[in-house]
Amino acid sequence: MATWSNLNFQNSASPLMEQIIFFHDHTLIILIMITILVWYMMLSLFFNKYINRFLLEGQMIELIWTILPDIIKIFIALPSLRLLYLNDELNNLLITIKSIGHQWYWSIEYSDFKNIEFDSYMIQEFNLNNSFRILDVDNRIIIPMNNNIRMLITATDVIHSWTVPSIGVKVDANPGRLNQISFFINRPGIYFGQCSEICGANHSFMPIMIESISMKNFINWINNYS
Ligand SMILES: *[C@@H]1O[C@H](CO)[C@@H](O)[C@H](O)[C@H]1NC(C)=O
Ligand SMILES: [Cu+2]
Repeated sequence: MATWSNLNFQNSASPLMEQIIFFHDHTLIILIMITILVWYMMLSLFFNKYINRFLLEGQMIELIWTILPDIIKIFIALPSLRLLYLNDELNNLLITIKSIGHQWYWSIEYSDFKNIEFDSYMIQEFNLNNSFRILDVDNRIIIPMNNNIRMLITATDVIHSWTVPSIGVKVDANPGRLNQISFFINRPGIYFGQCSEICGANHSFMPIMIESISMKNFINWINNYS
């Protein structure tokens, strides 16, 4: 979970988020190398005695500083595209859960089973009981860990965005349109997210909360759901 001192990504809870963090680090290394090189060149221009005021062109150096950045960009573009298409993959889906954005809460439907449906409202500050402010909800999304889950995401009024950073998911919830995403949470735990599209006055108060549990407990939960 992110706290006030966390300036980086949250720890990943899914293989895809792991890949996203690897890609972020990879790109950052390249950016740092470019920044250092550019600063080195700028500073050495300032403190250099050998200046030729009549230099108009240098075709070889121009060729190098045109082609070299293009080659560097390929090393960023290829992993980026790979990740983009990996994100859209849907394999071995176990269940489908639908999440509908409303002003200002999410409603959840498990249509694979005996029509499990509920609304997921934030817990108000005065009702908090040792839980997390602006992140806790009354009804969590329960999922079995180590399985591919499909989310279908839409909205009823305005655009919302269904986001859970630790599993690397962010999907717009558009009215009249059904978006899908799949994720795989590889450990038990509770994962938080918040609506990520400004959707009105209480946009900040419609968090998303996923509880990842074992398959045995999940089946128990389904069976005992009333
Ligand atoms: C936003 O939520 C608060 C607290 O639940 C509520 O008092 C307020 O009326 C809501 N605002 C709107 C515009 O509905
Ligand atoms: Cu919102």
